Amino acid sequence: MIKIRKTHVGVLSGAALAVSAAALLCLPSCEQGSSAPSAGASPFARPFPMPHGYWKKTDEFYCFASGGQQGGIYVYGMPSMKLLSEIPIFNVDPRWGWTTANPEVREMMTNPRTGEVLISGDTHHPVLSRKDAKYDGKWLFINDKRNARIARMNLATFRTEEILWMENVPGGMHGFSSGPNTELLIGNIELESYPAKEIRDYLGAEVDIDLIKGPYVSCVFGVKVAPDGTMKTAWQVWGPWQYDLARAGWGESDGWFINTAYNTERSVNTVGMFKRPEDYVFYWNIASIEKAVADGKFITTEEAPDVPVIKWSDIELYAAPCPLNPHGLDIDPTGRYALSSGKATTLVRHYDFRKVKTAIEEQNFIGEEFGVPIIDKEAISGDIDTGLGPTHIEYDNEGYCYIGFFVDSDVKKVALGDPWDKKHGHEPWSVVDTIPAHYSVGHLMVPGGDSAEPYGKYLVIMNKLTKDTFLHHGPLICENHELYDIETVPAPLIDQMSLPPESHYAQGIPVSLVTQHAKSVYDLPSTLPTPGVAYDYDNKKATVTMTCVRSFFTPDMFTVPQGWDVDVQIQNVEMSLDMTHGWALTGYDVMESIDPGEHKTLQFKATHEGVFWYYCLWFCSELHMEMRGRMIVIPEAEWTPELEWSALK
Ligand code: RUQ
Ligand code: CUA
Ligand code: CA
Repeated sequence: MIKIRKTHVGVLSGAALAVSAAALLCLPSCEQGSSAPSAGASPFARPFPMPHGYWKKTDEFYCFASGGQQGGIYVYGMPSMKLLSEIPIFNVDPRWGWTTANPEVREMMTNPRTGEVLISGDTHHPVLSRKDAKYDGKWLFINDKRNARIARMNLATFRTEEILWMENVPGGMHGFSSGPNTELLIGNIELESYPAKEIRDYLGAEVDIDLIKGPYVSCVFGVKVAPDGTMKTAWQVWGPWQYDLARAGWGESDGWFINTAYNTERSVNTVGMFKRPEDYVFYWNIASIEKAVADGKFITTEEAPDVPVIKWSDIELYAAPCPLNPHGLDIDPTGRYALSSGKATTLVRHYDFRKVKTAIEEQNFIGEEFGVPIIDKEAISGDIDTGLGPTHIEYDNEGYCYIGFFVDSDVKKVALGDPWDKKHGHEPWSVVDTIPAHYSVGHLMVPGGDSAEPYGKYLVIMNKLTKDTFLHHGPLICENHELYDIETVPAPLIDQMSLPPESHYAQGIPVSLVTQHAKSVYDLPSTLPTPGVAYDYDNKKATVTMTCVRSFFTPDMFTVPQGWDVDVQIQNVEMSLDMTHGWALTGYDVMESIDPGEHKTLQFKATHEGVFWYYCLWFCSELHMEMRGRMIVIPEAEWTPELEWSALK
């Protein structure tokens, strides 16, 4: 029998929340003690000492959570909720070997429009690569909202290989998703822009752009992904609106792209964005976009001569009414249902793609705006009215969806419609569990929950506020990811995890799908570099070829004339797991890690004279402290070739 848990509703009063938090923390849901023989009643009981490989064996999923303003990704294991890695992507982080002294990183972080190197970003939506709408464990893509960039991380190394800077827009990329086979990534720009003149002229007077007063315009984009992962913008469709969240369809909605728009008012201020009682969900036919490109119905800009810019009115595009200022837009495992929520309401609307197709065929429209037909909502959708401030939606493999509520601070588990009702046996679109959260739910995640094959079992609630959950640590406090067991009703809370600010979406993938490709050491080159220093007097550049191994840098000394460029080519020749070395240079802003087997280039200018030690950062052996060397910078006027490294060594 399903028991519906009574939940706290509505008001976010601190006292009420504290009471419910305390009640939850006392739930007898953690059974870690059960396998420890004489653990007694200790709340800390665990099978200590942990058997070798304990966490490795107990974790079933990797969770890749966006780092938000951290600029990269957090990786943790589930259900242990143990943080494994912070992967720097759009940010610099010497702990994880990602600094702009490395020219490969610097190049990815260089704005192709201005030449400026940016070292921060705002990551929102991780997108695992997929085949037939199921995760394949090859890559993880993620968008930077602020600067409208997409990064591709290789899951073999957990490192970024490529960053694409979206053309023609200054920033504001929000919705971002993958087609069923990751040959095409699709997303949209949330923050409207005042684009280049070519685009303004092409869109025409009808969209009424004004530099100072607005309104502005925005676009959806497609990015082709080559078999080796390389990304290239394939098209942009520009039109009068902005768009928030987005999904490329699969299964029944294959070939379509669906997104939400909360500012259909085309306003430039908060109140103005709230004027209409309903906004839109848009349905984009991808084939019609590709046809427009094939038919040459596009322009290009001086900035991006390879990127077709298409007009919204030259493709097949439909709108459907959506409750006031929609946010989340998520598709069920069959691809048939798309659910969207009106943030500022109590309503979640479920759209049936079969009915959408019929409505389009029968031209069941209630009007148009900017020439875009508006589908009659009565024919295609229904509403779930279950709580205040719905945000995002995620799915399991049993025919349920999980809807997060920011204001109610909970998640409703809702039974889906046909054909899922034959599986779960509930009234379609009824609430079967209410799961309390601490506090104010943004995204939520079921492993595989945005694919054709959810793995189910766990739900991670990604709370936007933490309030009094953890120890006080100053006015800026950490975030809270809560792990629930969704095979049980009511769903018990298993764990709460603190995480630095601020994760948005996350994806969970079975461990084996990642470990099948994962590298533990890099492949060494067939011939190892010969350590030494080359002096290029024409270009004033010293190239240092260096190896590192416990507990030596070779060479452990080099000289360089002051003011020269220094290029350190460093090869870690270790082949053992966990034998990362560091290269930190005193007096200079250079600090890097070099993983086992890895080769790195570090570049800087020898600006000041003197003796500067470089030392290893990882306590790698008993002679770790001794693992160091000297860079001696000599004023150019005093320099003679006798001071070259080869003469002194
Ligand atoms: S959306 S705020 Cu994923 Cu809720 Cu970015
Ligand atoms: Cu290498 Cu310490
Ligand atoms: Ca609105």
